[in-house]
Amino acid sequence: MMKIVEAANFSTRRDVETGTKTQRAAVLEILQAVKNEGDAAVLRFTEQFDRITLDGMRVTEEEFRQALDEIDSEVRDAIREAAANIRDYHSRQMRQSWMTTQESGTMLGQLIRPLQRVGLYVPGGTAAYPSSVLMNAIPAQVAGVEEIAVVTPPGKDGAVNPGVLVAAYELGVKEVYKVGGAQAIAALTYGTETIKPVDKIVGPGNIYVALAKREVFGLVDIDMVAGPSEIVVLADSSANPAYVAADLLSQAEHDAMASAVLVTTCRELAQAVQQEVEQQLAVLPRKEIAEASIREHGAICVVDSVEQGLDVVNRLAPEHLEVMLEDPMAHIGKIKNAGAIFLGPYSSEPVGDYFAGPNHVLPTNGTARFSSPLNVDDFLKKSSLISYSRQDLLAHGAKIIALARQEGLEAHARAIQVRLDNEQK
Ligand code: HSO
Ligand code: ZN
Repeated sequence: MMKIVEAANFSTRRDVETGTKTQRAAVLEILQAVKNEGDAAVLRFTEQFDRITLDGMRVTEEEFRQALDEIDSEVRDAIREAAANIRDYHSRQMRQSWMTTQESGTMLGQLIRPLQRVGLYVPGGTAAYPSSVLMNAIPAQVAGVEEIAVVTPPGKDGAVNPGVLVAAYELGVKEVYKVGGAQAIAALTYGTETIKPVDKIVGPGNIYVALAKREVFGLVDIDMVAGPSEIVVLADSSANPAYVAADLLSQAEHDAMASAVLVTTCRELAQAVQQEVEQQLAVLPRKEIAEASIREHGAICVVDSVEQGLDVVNRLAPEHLEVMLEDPMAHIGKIKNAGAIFLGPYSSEPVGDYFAGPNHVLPTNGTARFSSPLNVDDFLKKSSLISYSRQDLLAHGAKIIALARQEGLEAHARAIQVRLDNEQK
């Protein structure tokens, strides 16, 4: 049964996963080896961890064609339509370069430029999600990133999940490598004979991938290191308990560490959801995972008022928040911390996971306090533009000199002074 908890000290916050000493040491060794030996090390680690000897790392045209044959046309059409929705949504995030001209003749501005080359990690096994290919690659494409390289561990048969290949294919992403783990992160960072280095690495992965990404951060940029999935449903007596339970379980099935929480003003709803969760859980294919998540990290928090419920929500800063209140719109203004907010009975979380358009890569573990869903800005960078006028240099040069001398930087001061002397001759 989902446990009932007190609002006051309830928290879902976890320590950041730093791995064991052995895991950290293994990651450092893999990074070094790939840096020094390139492809040879990558292939060796692939043999060791994925138990497969690869002929070539790069996915061939033939392999793409096979994947296209294998996938249901219904699924392929859905991938295509989801991709269009995601592209449409993210297109609205794009920003433009700008410039202002002042009366003095000075021009200031900001240039917006895409990153040139991005690496996308896609986990293997049952966590190989085509939807995540769309969610990571489309904002990069909208930003104007020219090259996207996908890395993903090969299965025991040496093949890549066909759904992942079809999603990449639909986006025109043809550079896919059958490489996973820390060795993939190393290859993307340092480059090898086969894999060119990238400017940024995005996408979820296991503990080795997460540790490797943290380690190479600074040499390349990385996205956030995501924690287990979370959902908080804020509901009153108007909510349908079967919907609430189903949505809680939709997150719980991701991971035994996932957390699914109901915050409600209604004691009857709390009990009805408790029962519904048990019934629906019993017949789920991923029952074991979902059950572990519900037992360990699931909770129902009964609150006295919607206001108190919102306090709990803002404190938890959940990855996903569903608002199943009678008038959800009326409460938006009071929601401060949440990665994605789903309003009303028809905005079930999987609508956002797959199809509506917003990104499903979201801040977890309370980081919605300070960070945002993956978006186009994550693939853009800015350059400042300064075109200073003669008039402004003459008018403000002395101030710049004063600031430079205060910092003891005489060469800075003289770079200005030489111009003042010359112009005022
Ligand atoms: N809910 C996950 C994303 C996902 N769901 C992918 C299904 N596939 C992110 O929290
Ligand atoms: Zn999901």
